Amino acid sequence: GEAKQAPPEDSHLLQCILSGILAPYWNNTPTAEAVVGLLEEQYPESSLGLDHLAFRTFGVEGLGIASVASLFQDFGYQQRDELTFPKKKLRALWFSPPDPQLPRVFVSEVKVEELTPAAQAVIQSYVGGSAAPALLGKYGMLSSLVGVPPWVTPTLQDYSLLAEESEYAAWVLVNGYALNHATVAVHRLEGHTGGLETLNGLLQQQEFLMNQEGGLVKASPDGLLLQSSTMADTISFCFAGGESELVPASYVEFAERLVLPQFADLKAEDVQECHRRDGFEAANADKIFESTSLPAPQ
Ligand code: OOG
Ligand code: NI
Repeated sequence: GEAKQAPPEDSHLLQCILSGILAPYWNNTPTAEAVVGLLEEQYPESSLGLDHLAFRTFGVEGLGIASVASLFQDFGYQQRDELTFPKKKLRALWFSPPDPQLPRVFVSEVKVEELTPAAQAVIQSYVGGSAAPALLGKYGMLSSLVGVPPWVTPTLQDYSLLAEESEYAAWVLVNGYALNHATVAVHRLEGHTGGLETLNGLLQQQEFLMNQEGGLVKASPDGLLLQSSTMADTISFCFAGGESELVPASYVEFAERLVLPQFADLKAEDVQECHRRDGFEAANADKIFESTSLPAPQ
């Protein structure tokens, strides 16, 4: 279809919505707050550039990726590549922003129809209420602004059943449309040298718990997209029956996009986001997903 181009006056509203989605994330994710504090202290001259925002969804008719994407597409975000994760029963799409300074958006969904009938029934019992999923699909994202899940508080039994089969599905059940992670654009940190590796060193020195799945740095085969992430914060979640259990919530990611070979001769001050490696890498993402895996019980 015709590319939607949001008029410039809409960019203010988009900024407000992005801030609104980030507000509960900064408030409820101590690690994210601590990372921002550290970066402000280390790079006082730099503003925080976000590479992307990521959301998770239940891939149910009327919900799923589309229920997150439609809001962003209305503001001029463009659909880009699909990534698939057959083993995890996940797929994802990413969207490029109308302005290169704004974060990309990465949205994934669990292929609910590939889960067991028992897990499907649990998911349906939360998303399949009276007017849902049509209303959830259309307005579910509003819950990410409020910072609460869009369905009734789950039972521990339902959560545990999903967690057995898909850690991802269990995460969505308790976190809903809450921002899964925000990603710091390491290449936009003014005053920082040494790239992602040096930043990781700083984070580890400060004792941030990092995702070590497949190694600390996840690198694309072309070597131009480097990613790392913290392990998710755990929150004490009060289930419908009154029991409280620790569940994974959100985490922070770091991405460094290196300059494409055809722009290697540009002066550092002339390099813009469009000269850098774009997109995502399924093999990297597969490991980043593990940031919400709970550590094995002691
Ligand atoms: C998304 C994991 C993938 C990336 O940047 O490749 C990802 C998730 O944990 O929901 O964030
Ligand atoms: Ni990410």
